[in-house]
Amino acid sequence: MIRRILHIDLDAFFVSVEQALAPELSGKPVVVGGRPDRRGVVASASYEARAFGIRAGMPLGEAYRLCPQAIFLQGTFSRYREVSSRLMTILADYSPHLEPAGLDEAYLDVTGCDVHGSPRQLALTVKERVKTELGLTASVGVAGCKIVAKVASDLGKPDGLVEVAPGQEKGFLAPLPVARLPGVGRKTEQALRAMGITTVGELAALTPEFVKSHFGTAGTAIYHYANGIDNREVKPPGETKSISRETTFAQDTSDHRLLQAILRYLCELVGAELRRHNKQTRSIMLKLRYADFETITRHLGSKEATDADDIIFAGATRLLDRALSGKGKAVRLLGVGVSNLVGGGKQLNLFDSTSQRSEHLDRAIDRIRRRYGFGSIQTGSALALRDVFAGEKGD
Ligand code: TTP
Ligand code: MG
Repeated sequence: MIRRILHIDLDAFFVSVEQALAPELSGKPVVVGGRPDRRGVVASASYEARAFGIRAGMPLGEAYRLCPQAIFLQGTFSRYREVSSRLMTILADYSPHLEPAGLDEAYLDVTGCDVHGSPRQLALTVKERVKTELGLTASVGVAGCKIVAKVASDLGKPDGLVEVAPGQEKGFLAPLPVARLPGVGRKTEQALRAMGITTVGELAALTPEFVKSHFGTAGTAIYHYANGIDNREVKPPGETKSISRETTFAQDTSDHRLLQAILRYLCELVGAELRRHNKQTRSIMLKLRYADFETITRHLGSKEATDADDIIFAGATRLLDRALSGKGKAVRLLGVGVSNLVGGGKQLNLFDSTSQRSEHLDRAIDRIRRRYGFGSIQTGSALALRDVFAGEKGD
C-alpha cells in the first residue's frame, strides 16, 4: 500500500487564537510575546507583522522598531493548550496514527483510510473543520513520508494545501533552498553555501559519505531527507521510545567485578521496565563517565528483540568489557539503556526451554518486586550493591 502522510500546522497559531477571540485584530500586524518595552522575544507574529520583517524568536524591542504600530499581546498559554487539544481531537477522527509534533502541528498517517476519501479530500475536510470549529486556518502537506509532508505544509503557508504525488518527493524538494529542509540550521546552511551547495537537489547529489564526513550522523539524516527518504513512522505519543537507568558512584571505581554487579542491577531495572511496558528491545546502550568526566556511549544491535535480563546483561557486559579494555581510568557513572523498542505480542521460542525458564524467572521476580520493592530480591550477580550508589536516575 502506498504510504500517505499528512502534516498539519496551524498558521500564526498564538496570534490567530487571539484574533479568533477579538476579530478587530484580524488583518493587522499582531505579535504575541509580551510588551515591547519588556525583555522577551516574539513567540508568534501575524502574517501582516511578518511583512515588516518580524519573526518568531526576535527580541520584542527589535520587532517594535520594525513595526511600531503592531499590536503587542502577552498571550494566554492555557488558551493555546486548550485549542491544541481540540485540534488533536479533530485529527484523531481520521486515523489512530496521530503524532502531535508541537502544540499546533501533527502528523497523521492516513495510509489506506479510504473511507474519508482521498488524502487530498481528507486534508480539505480537516482544514474546513479547523476553520469552522476553531476559527483558525491550517496548512497541510500530503506526501509519502514525514519530512516531505512537513516541507510541503510549510511551503503552502498560510492556509495552504500542498500535495506531493507518490514518487515525486525527490523532484519536489530539489529546487528548494537547503534551509527549507528541517535539520538544516543556519550553520549547516552556511557551511553548505561555502561548498557551493544552495538547493536541496545539489545536497541530494552529494555522496552520503561526503555529507557524513562534514556533518556527522546528523549529516546522514539530512542526506536521506534531501533525497526524499524518511522511514520514520508516525508514532502516537505515550509510546515509550527508550528506557535507561544510570547511577553515579559515591566513589569512583575501577573494580571490574563491582562494575559488573552494578551493571547487572541496572540491566534488571531496565528489563523490568521493558516488561512493564510489554516491550522488547533490539538495541542496547552502555554509558560510561570516567573520573575525568569523559563520557562515552556504546551501542549494540541485536537481530532478535528481547526483554530478558540475561540477554540485556550479556550485551551490556560485552560493551563494558570492550570499553574498559586498555583503559586504566576509574569510572564515575555507569548507565544502561535500551531503544529501538518493539511492542506487544511476543514471539516465544517454544523449543528453547532455557530462555523460557529465565523468562518465567524474570516475570516471577518482577511480581515479587512489584509487591515488596525492587530491593526485596537481589539476583546472585547483583548481590551486595547497597551503599554503593550515590544516586540513581532513569527516564
Ligand atoms: P509555529 O508553528 O512554528 O509558528 P506559528 O504557528 O506562529 O506560525 P506558522 O504560520 O509559521 O506556523 O509555532 C507554533 C506556536 O508555538 C507559535 O504560534 C508560538 C509558539 N512558538 C514560541 O512560543 N516560540 C517560538 O520560537 C516558536 C517558533 C513558536
Ligand atoms: Mg504553526
